[in-house]
Amino acid sequence: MSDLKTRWDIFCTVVDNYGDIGVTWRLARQLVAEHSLTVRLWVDDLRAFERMCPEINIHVAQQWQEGVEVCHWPSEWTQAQAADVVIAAFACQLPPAYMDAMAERQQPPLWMNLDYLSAEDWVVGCHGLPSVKYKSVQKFFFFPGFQPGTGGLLRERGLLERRRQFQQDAAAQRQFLDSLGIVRAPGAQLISLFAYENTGLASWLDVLAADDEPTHLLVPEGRILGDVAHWLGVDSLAVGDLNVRQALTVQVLPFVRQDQYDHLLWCCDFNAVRGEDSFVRAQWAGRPMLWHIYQQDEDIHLDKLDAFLALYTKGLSPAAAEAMNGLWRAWSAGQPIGDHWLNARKHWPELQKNAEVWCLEQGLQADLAAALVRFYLNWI
Ligand code: TRH
Repeated sequence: MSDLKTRWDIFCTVVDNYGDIGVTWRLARQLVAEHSLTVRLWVDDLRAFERMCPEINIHVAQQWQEGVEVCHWPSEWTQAQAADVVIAAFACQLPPAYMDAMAERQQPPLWMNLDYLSAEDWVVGCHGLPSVKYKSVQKFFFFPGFQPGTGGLLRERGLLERRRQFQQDAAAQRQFLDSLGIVRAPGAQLISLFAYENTGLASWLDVLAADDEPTHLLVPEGRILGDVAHWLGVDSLAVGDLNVRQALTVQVLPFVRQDQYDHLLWCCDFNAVRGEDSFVRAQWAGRPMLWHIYQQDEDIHLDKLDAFLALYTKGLSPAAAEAMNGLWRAWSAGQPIGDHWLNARKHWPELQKNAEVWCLEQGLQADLAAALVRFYLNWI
C-alpha cells in the first residue's frame, strides 16, 4: 500500500472543543507516515489546532506540519483541484466550488463521510454504504467502530507495543512526569481528569479526599476546572496550581500535544476522558477508565453509552459489570458518583484485567487509517 501516490483531502470544521481537529489531525499524520500518501488537511479554525500542535501558525493560509499540508479553509473558496480521495469529517459540508471540482474530474474521486464513533449495532450494517450523490460523484458512509465490519479505531502502527514498554519502564515514566512538573507522592494512585462540566464531580473528590490511600489527580486545563475550583473553595485555577485536601492532591496541567497526552494516560492508574478521541486513547492505555460522553439532543448519547458499556463489560462478572454501568451512567448524567466509585474499587483487579483484554482485542482489528486505504483500493 505504501507506493500509492494518491492525493487525499480531509475536511474538518471545528464544531466545538477539540475532537474534530483531534481526530482529523491524527488521521492525516498517519496516512502520511504509514501509507506515504499526499494529504491536505482543510481546517476552518486553526486556534483549536494550535492547542494540540503549538507549531501551527494561525495566520497563514497554507503550511506543512509533519508531512501534512495544512490549509486554512477559506470563507471565500477559490478554485482548488479536487483530490483522488475526499474525506468530509463528521458530516461537514464541502464548499460548493470544491464539489464542482470533484464532479469535473475525469475520474471522480472517492468521497467519504467519516462519521462519529458509536458502538451501536446499526453501525455495522451502515458502514461502507453509499450515501448521497453529487452529479457523478458518489459519497459513502465510513463508520469507525469497535466491532468487526466497522471501520475500526485510529491506532498508529506499534502503538500498543510502545505503550507496553513505557508502562514497564519506571524511569521513563518518572522522566515524563517530571517534564510536566508532576511529583507523585509515594504510593499515590494517579488519576487523569479530562471532562466537561460535571455536577457529579464533588462527590467523587469528597471520597478521594477521605480515602485511606492517597490520590494525585491531574487535571489538564479545560472545562471541568470550574467544578474543581468550586470543590477546592478557590476562585479560579491555573496551570501549575497544586492543592492538597486530606488524601487528595489536585494538580492543574497544561494542555499538551497529543503524543504527550497519550503518555499521560499510560502513566495513570485511572483515566477520566470525554468526547471521542481521548476516549479511544484511554482504551489504548489499557487501564480502567471513565467516559464523559458528549451530550446530544433528545438524549441519544445515552443509547451510545449503553451500547459501548454492553460491549466493554461483556467479560466482567455481573457484580463488576454492574459497578461499571453504575459509575459510567451516573457520571454522564452529572449525578453523584462517590458511592459508585467505592463500589468499582471493590472490583479493581478485575477492572484492570478487563481494560487490558479489551485493548488487546480491539488491537486485533484493522486500524481506521488502514481500513480507509483498503476501502479505496477495493473501490478502484
Ligand atoms: O474535546 P472533545 O470534547 O471533542 C469532541 C468535540 O466536542 C466534537 O464536536 C464532538 O463531536 C466529539 O467530542 C464527540 O473530546 P475528544 O474527542 O476527546 O478530543 C480531545 C482531543 O484533545 C483529543 O485529540 C486529545 C486531545 N488532547 C491533547 O492533545 N492534549 C491534552 O492535554 C488533552 C487533555 C487532550
